[in-house]
Amino acid sequence: LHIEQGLLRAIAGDQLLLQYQPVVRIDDGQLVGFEALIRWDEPSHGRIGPDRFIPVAEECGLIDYIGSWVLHTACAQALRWMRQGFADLRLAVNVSARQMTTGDFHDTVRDALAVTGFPANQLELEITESTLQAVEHSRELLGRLKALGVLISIDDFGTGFSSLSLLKHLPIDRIKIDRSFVQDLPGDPNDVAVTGAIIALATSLGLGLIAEGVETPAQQQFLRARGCTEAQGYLFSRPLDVDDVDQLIATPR
Ligand code: G
Ligand code: G
Ligand code: G
Ligand code: MN
Ligand code: NA
Repeated sequence: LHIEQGLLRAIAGDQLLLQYQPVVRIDDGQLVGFEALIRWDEPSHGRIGPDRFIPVAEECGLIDYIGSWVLHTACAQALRWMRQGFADLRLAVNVSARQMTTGDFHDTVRDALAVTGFPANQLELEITESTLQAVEHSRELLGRLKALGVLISIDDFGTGFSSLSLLKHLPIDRIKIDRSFVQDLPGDPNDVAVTGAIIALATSLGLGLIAEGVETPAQQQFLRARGCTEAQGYLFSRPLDVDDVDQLIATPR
């Protein structure tokens, strides 16, 4: 499969879709919102994951179109769930490096909010540490995004370099603890130390926390005991199709 040509057909042929992974309160599994995750259903090759095509989309410049499509689609969908009764949901959308450097990402976000009517303070932009480090004008851009009212979270926290200086210099609201630190909890003493330190740091800086990749009750217990407040992972739910989310929020708590 030639990914770049395939992506053009994907865009023209409605082959891109979003799944939504529940984010829950770690205490009791109460749903607090969703992370939108893009997928590509290619007619002859089946489902292709973002790890394979997002880097290509970044290289060939299609990321601006795709990123804008993701924001508009996710905001419009989440607004439907708000109207179905989940009024205070939070929607997280992933942002990659090229989106922050080419075009005007600020205007893309502003337009998606304006066109859909989705409330800015319920939108969380997930940006990785490496993106924040690579983008020259990160600080200025994040400042302009914050002025729209959106939340900024650092995705894959702990996997990049100089994470601590990012926290000091950038207007960050939340940290997502990378699942590589979660997977061997609570047995691995290094991961116990690292996650404990991240949680203590975020808490003392007043930042929100989400643990990613939580797959076992033991991981949940450990993270909760250390003070982590939210989680995401297969223990609670895999990424879901729209219909499954419709059913989830229609089920009385
Ligand atoms: O309790 P029950 O197993 O029915 O709920 C399944 C999941 O769906 C839980 O995470 C629950 O918190 C969530 N849920 C169901 N309906 C709603 C809703 O209207 N709002 C919120 N916030 N969560 C809901
Ligand atoms: O859902 P999955 O584990 O396949 O995601 C793999 C990677 O793709 C993750 O790093 C995730 O952040 C990224 N990703 C998923 N959806 C999007 C998207 O809409 N835009 C961007 N830029 N990255 C995404
Ligand atoms: O880089 P980012 O955090 O955006 O990546 C999110 C990816 O993690 C999604 O592709 C999702 O499919 C995957 N994911 C979500 N929960 C789990 C989990 O519990 N275990 C593993 N291995 N992957 C997960
Ligand atoms: Mn993410
Ligand atoms: Na991550």
